[in-house]
Amino acid sequence: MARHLITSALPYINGIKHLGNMVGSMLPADVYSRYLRQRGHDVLYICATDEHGTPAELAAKERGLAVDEFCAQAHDAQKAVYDGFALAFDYFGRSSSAENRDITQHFARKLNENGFIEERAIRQVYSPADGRFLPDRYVEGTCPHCGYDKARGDQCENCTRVLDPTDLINPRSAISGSTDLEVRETKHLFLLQSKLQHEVEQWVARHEDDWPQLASSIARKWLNEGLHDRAITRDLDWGVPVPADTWPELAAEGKVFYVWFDAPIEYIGATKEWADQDPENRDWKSWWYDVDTEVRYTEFMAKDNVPFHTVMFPATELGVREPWKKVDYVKAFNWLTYYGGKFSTSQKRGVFTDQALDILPADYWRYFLIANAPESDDSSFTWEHFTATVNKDLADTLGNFVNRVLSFSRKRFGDEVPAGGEPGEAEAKLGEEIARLLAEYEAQMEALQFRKAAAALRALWSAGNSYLEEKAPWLEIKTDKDGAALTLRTAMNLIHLYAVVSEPFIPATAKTMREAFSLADDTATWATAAEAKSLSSVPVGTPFTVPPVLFAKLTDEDLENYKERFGGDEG
Ligand code: B3M
Ligand code: ZN
Repeated sequence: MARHLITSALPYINGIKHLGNMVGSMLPADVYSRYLRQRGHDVLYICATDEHGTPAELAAKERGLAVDEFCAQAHDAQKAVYDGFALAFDYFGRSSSAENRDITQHFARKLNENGFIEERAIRQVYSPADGRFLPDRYVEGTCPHCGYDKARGDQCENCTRVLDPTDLINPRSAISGSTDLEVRETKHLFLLQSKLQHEVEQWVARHEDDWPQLASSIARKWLNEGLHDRAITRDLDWGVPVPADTWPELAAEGKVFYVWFDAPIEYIGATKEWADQDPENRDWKSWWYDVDTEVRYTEFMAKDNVPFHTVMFPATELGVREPWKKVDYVKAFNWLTYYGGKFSTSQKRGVFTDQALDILPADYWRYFLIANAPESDDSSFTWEHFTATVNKDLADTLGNFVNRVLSFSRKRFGDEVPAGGEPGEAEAKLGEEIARLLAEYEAQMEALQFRKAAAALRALWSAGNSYLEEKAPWLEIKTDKDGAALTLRTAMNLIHLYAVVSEPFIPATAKTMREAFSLADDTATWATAAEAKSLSSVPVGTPFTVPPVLFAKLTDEDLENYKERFGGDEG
């Protein structure tokens, strides 16, 4: 048994996330956490909403709400969707918490003491009409690279180039629309990442061989381009304030830390939020401070977040000169596309997580998304693929097996697991196969290869179908009643095994399958190879019920409806 700290990239507060966000961070983190818990490990899965920065202020303004009020509501709205997806966080916090403020300020003070923060005067866009500086997205204008006329001060959505607000042509205020803008000098804190380059390089070199290639190649690329000193403060009302004890002047001007400075620290902050709910029994520092190899820390994120997690946040942690836990394994994902195009929150293209749950229960999505996770490459969501996968894997291979076995057995032998004869050659062969596939499934989960793990799980389900087709109890019963009973009893044991090992993927269905059997003491959290081979954990005489259809088959009409509602390939 080991201790596993798991985090997934913090979903930004400004809106409900789409399926692409889900599959690239929270969902695989949940599947992995559930798996490890089931295998008896001590797991802490932490996530939170990322609440600071200009997009939060702008989204609040759009809705006519104070930003703290907006964030509180938006946090609850996101949390409700994640509950709907059955994401079993140990804690889902908020980066605007007092805990995160304290730890962020502590990090900044330490970085300063260690000579990694410097105050510098820079030139920034100021709007007299708004009476404030306009950082990042507060300025809009024409992109100097591609001419797109709605480029934001931090980035052009059209050509994806990173911008500085002063780069924009014909700039205007995103708040008032005012074009009467000037450039004024103001002071900000800079994190001297250039001084940490060498240390970060050494740290990455020690870890990158263990990381998936996607993560290590991005880290390398950033290191090769060289770490630049970065402004880590902003002129905003909303954020972690610069501590007045260390920078009285900047604090008096109301400067706050840049969102990407405090967001990763919230992994620690949220762990403290978790502990503060039950201080007697929870020790946040035992997960983060001076734990080196005692805790294994795995992070989940999409590829655009990789530089922040493999280079920038480690630089911050190193510069603090205290033994904060650093990431051991970075699980990075490519993009899930919508018919080959971008899912886009701002352009409302694709399927959002709340809409997905309106259509079908979480398990349909969980299975489909993980089975098609964009691991080695981008992968494309299409309704055709989704409905075909649901019908084949979930409805036919798993759902139909469960229903067929249980209803046929009840019809012929009543509502207890029938006795029948002794297991023979077919059962021995099946047991071998199941044990082999279970080992494969475990190995892929341990390696965080989610698509391959899903394939192994699917193969476990298929093995049951092959066995059932081969034994054909509906024919067998005509000539060999004991033989048919043995077949059904064996298949029922498979159902129970499926319930146990499918739980990380499809927790609600797994529960239904498990509860079909009234076992006196069903504490199984996993199956050993020997148990998989013998398929006898559900004893003869165990009462069972036939659950309702586990997965509805999706029709051509459903498919047409989805495409009409969400847009199909023309997207
Ligand atoms: N909130 C993800 C994003 O909005 C960002 C992740 C923070 S992880 C510390 O792209
Ligand atoms: Zn552009």
